[in-house]
Order: sequence, then C-alpha cells, then structure tokens
Amino acid sequence: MKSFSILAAVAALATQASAHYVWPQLIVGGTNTSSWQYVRQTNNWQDLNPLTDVTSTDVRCYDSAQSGTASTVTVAAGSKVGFTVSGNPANLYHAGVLNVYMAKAPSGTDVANWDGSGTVWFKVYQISAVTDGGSTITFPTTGMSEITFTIPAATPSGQYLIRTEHIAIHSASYFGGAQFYIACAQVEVTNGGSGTPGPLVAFPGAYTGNEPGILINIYYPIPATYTQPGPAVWSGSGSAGTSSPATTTAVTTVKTTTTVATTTSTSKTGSSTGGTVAQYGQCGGQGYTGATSCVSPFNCKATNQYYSQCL
Ligand SMILES: *[C@@H]1O[C@H](CO)[C@@H](O)[C@H](O)[C@H]1NC(C)=O
Ligand SMILES: [Cu+2]
Repeated sequence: MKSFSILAAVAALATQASAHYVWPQLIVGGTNTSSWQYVRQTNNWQDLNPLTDVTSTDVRCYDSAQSGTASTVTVAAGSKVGFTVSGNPANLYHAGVLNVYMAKAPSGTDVANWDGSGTVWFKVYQISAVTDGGSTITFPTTGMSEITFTIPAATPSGQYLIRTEHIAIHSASYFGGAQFYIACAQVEVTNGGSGTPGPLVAFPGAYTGNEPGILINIYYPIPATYTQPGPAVWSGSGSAGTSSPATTTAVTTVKTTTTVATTTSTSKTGSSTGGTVAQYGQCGGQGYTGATSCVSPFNCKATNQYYSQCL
C-alpha cells in the first residue's frame, strides 16, 4: 500500500514539525511580557525548528539571522523570572532536560549589543531527568508551558543575557540527534549581591555533542542514571544585596534520582524537611528526600510515581 505509507510518512512529518517550540516571552513580576520584547527573536521564530550543531556560534542565542531589536528589562536580584513556551502544542513536548544560564556583559558594553562570547556563562537553574537504576527514565519538563526560576540574590548588579535551553533527547542516540531549543533575554539586574558566579563556560564550548546526557538512547537499554549536560548550578554563595527579598535561596534544583527508593513520598501535608518548594519545583516522588511543602498558592501534585511538583 504505497499511498498509505506515503500518507503515514507525511503524517509523521507533520506531527514532528508541530512538536517543535520556541521561547518568545520573558516572565517578569509574574507577568508574561510581549513576544520577542525582552527575548531576542530567534532564527526559528516561525519554523520552530531546533538547533542541532553545538559547535555553531548560534548555540549561544540562536539569533544570527535576526536583527536583534530586543529591549532590556530591569529585574531585582533574588526575584523570579521565567520564559513561556510557544508552539503547537505550546509546551516542552519532547522528552528532554532544561538548563538556564546567565552571562554578564562586559562593563561599558550595552547588553543589547553584546554577543555573549567568551567563557562567561554560569548555570542558574536546571531540570534534569529522573532515573531509578534502569527501570524507568522520566522527564519532568514534559508538558511545561513555562519555566520560572530565581535570579540568585548574590548575583552582582549589571546587564546580563539569560539563556534558556531545552535539550530534547527523544532521538539523540546518534551524534547530532539531540535538539536544542534556545533563547536569550536581556536583563539589567539591580540590587545585586557580591557573589562570584561560576563555574563559567563558553558557548560554543560547553558541549561537544558527545556528552552522556546529549548522545543518549533513552529507550533501550533504559539508562540507569542520567548526567545533566553542562556545569553545576551556581550555588549562589556570597552576600545578597541590602534590600533583597527575604528569600535568598538561589534556585530550586530538581534532583536526579539514581537509587531505587523503597518508600513513596508524595505527601502534601507531611512534615517538611525544611523550607518550601517554589512553583514547578520537585516536592515528592519515590526516592525524593527534600522539602515537600509548596510555596503558596501552589500544591504538591504527583506527575508520576517518581516525581511530584508544585503546581
Ligand atoms: C503566560 O504564558 C503561559 C505560557 O504560554 C500561559 O500558560 C499562561 O496562561 C500565560 N499567562 C497569562 C496571564 O496570560
Ligand atoms: Cu520537535
């Protein structure tokens, strides 16, 4: 049935195309700003296609074919920002992991005119995969229509690029198969602290494409562990600015579970091990040992046996 197989192939292509996505809006003060207002318009703003060459300078902000007219928005250190996802469907549909990096523009350089070159990028947030020794691998970013994180209170004042990156690894078992969905926003951090962000990496340079978390078959055999690409999330150590919000927690990092747990912990009201979890942060799941209370008004909801998050 030739016609059938052609139809099936076309349908498969269409499905694949519609499953791509971009990051057009920065979320500031809990509000979605306009598309490409503070986020640099990316080359894929219309076709939504991913970047796959991690050695390209486009791995920085994927904006080489655009004219770069984004504005710069002021955000306080210690405050929350985020990015929305646009596409069809408008969420992080592919199995994948998330990293958010920041880089400070050299003094005297307007971030709007800066390309983000140099060994200047530090990681402020990540959402990894969840493994349990080889039975399952799950991807907590799946279905997220936005991501939010806290700019570490110890981040020094100044102008920064904030680079979000979803690495889709649903077809990453061959070199170049991983799909990078990237965007950079321009911000001016005020009321900053005295921290020294790091470890620092360069783009390109941070990845070769051969990392175990990028060149990976997630289906067979099911990976026993998952190694998040890139450097460690900056601890956010250092003093905060003088009038920062009370919360100085740098980021809520989703733990990569590598051991098979014997108990299920998805309780909403159980005693917290200290602190509350931010929106989208992990608050439960088999093997999870962190805080289980969500910051108001969010509640801890089980995504699956291994992962509960504050929604
Ligand atoms: C902000 O954008 C996200 C992602 O598209 C969407 O889910 C949310 O409803 C938007 N919020 C508002 C207030 O429009
Ligand atoms: Cu896709």
